[in-house]
Amino acid sequence: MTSQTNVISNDLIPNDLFPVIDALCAVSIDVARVIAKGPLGQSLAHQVGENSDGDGQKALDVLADEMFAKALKSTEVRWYASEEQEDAVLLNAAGKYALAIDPLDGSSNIDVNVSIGTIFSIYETKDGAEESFLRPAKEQIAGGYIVYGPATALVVTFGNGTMQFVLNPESGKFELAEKAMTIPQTSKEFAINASNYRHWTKPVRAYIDDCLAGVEGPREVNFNMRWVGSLVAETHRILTRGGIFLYPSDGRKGYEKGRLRMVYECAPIAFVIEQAQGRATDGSDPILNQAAETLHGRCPLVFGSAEKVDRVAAYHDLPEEEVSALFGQRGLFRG
Ligand code: AFP
Repeated sequence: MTSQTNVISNDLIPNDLFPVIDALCAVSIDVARVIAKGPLGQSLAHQVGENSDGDGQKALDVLADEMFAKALKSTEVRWYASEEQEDAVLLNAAGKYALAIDPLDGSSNIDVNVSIGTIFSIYETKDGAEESFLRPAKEQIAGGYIVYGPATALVVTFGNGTMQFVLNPESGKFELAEKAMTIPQTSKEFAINASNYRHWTKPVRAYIDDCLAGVEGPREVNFNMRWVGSLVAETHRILTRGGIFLYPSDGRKGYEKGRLRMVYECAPIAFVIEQAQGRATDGSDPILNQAAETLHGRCPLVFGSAEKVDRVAAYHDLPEEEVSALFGQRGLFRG
């Protein structure tokens, strides 16, 4: 499959980065086309192996990884770090950028026709691969995702606001839909995998208990819950209509730092969210101030409307007797 280039207008993309963003968009059009065939096309959801984290790899995970790596070879990307590969790969020794990518996020949703995505993060490169990626997330020069949903859309930031471009099926190009996305502050939705309730820490349980208590609880508001199981889809919903997402650390083996990877997921999503006037933390501290310790290292992630994310941090600061109390006795957040 040869991707057509010049599929996004260069007006709002920094000149130097344009070929990289254009290549990502071009491949995403091909990926979207493959996904759109669903069960009529090749079988994409069958497991073909395991990545270095022990996560099952689906055929589409591997295919998307190969497609992005191939297209980015002819750009200024020096280091290509993919969630699907153990080590970063040298693409263009003379290139100026280091690009991290989760080629296909939400792969458990491939065969059920639910939105999935690609997440990417770009840094100015350093000599070595590790030093290029294991650095504070605030050093990203671009971060974003492509969502393959009812519409295919690119959401991207270069540190100057968060923009949305939507693939127009008629023109075959990504067209600007929103120049400055802003997360609404008033949503009453939260997103968390509630089946893990028994494994959570006390502050997370207390926060969710208080949401579930609705108008009778200290928040005095009825909340609604959503959980898609695709980080990109949750991010897109929250950017569009507000709310909060939590993938906290929990007591299961291997979940001491949550599930999501700092380099491929937390850092770029945090960049996009903060540039849309939201907040992204590990529960307490900003993600953008943190650096991954290893290429595939995980980090708890809480993001969304700023006031809600700050509230989660406040629960982590509560004294033990408050956080353990039944919601009826937890007076701090009433009102
Ligand atoms: P997959 O790509 O393996 O489906 O994982 C998706 C994901 O990394 C992220 O997109 C979701 O937010 C999260 O995992 C869902 O995790 P649960 O399995 O706990 O629902």
